[in-house]
Amino acid sequence: MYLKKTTVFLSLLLLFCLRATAYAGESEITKKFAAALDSQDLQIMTAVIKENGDKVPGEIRALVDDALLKGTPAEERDSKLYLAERMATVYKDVSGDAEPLKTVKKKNFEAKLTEPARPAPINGVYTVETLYTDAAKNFFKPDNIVIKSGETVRWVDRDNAAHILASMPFIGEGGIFSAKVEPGGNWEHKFDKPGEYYYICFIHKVMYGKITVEK
Ligand SMILES: [Cu+2]
Repeated sequence: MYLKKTTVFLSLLLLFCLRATAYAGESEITKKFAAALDSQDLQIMTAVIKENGDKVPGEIRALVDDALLKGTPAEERDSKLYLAERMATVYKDVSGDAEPLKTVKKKNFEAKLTEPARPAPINGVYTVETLYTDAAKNFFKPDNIVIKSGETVRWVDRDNAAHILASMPFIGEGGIFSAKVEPGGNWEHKFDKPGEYYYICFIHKVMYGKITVEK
């Protein structure tokens, strides 16, 4: 019995130390919020956000930038992004301002993409292929392109699976929603409205792509 209690105590102590390390560089606001999140106490989470009002968006931005610094271990990055998203969600509920939450979601999405490219269109049409490799599984190539309004993107299925292209809800412009694209098939969309278009494959939800449409 004594041994069991000691084990429980040591485990809790270890957990506390790990937690303290994970948020060592964070501000007081973020630490307080993280502690409340750990104990699933929505009341305290809300109180921390209310108390700090205008400071919160800056806190969230700093947390996201920190998470996405090159060299941050994946686990730490994910836990910081999760924390930032929860802070931004409570902030939205408290203030009605959804911008910080959109920023978190956009940056999180963009972290999964390669650098934006400006490929040359052929007759005003850009080609994005769906590919599959054992290492990377299903993905779009290129996954992040900048085009001009009035131009068209053609998605071509170059693997053995069907795909459905769909705009992400909540962030960026909507309007991408394809029929099922079968192997060897394709689907086109003409982008008339400038903006950022974030999309995924509705079937393979880990396929991420972005089209930036300039004027
Ligand atoms: Cu797919």
